[in-house]
Amino acid sequence: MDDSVFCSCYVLISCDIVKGMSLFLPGLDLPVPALPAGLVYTPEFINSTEERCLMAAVEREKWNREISRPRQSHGGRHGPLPDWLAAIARRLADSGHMEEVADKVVVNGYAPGQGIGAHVDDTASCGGEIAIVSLGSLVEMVFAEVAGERKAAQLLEPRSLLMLSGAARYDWSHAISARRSDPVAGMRMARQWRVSLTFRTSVRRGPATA
Ligand SMILES: O=C(O)CCC(=O)C(=O)O
Repeated sequence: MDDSVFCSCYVLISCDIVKGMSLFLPGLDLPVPALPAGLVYTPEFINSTEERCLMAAVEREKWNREISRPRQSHGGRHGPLPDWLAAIARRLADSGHMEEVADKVVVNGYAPGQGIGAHVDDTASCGGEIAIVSLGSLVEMVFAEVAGERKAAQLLEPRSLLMLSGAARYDWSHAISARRSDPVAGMRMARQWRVSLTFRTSVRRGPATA
């Protein structure tokens, strides 16, 4: 199937109705790739004032520019989360999106053309729930089954929240292609500067039991 047709179809489908099934669009009969179970997408998790404040707070912190895209690490072994991230971590738990309050956050910055390779988040150090809050540019995230052939994609809009748990967290990789535009409703949307805040919980290791 031509990529642009494929994309123009699935972006119109709310993930609320895509719950691990293959769907067919009325009148088009084109299969819509099912999103992994455990993926929950929430548009407008924060408002635009909060987005601006978070962007400003991010820019006041120091970027690590030693890897292919700028990155910041907060919380975990770096100490407590700064207030501006702790407030969002608390909201994720209070709103029922996360069972525990996240204690560490990675901030990724993406200029147009930058992405992140396919990966499953580290299972030894991170808990079962991953929360990604998007600021700035819209971007497409792609998912691939680790032990299978299935692929899926989800547009991440500014101010949205993406939750990954269960199969979406452990059995599928996620990635953002390093390119300058994304398919949106049959067109290409040019990327701008994007920042993501990825909230995770540390895996606590108790004393070994006999
Ligand atoms: O930028 C994103 O939306 C994804 C970030 C991510 O996958 C990561 O930090 O491991």
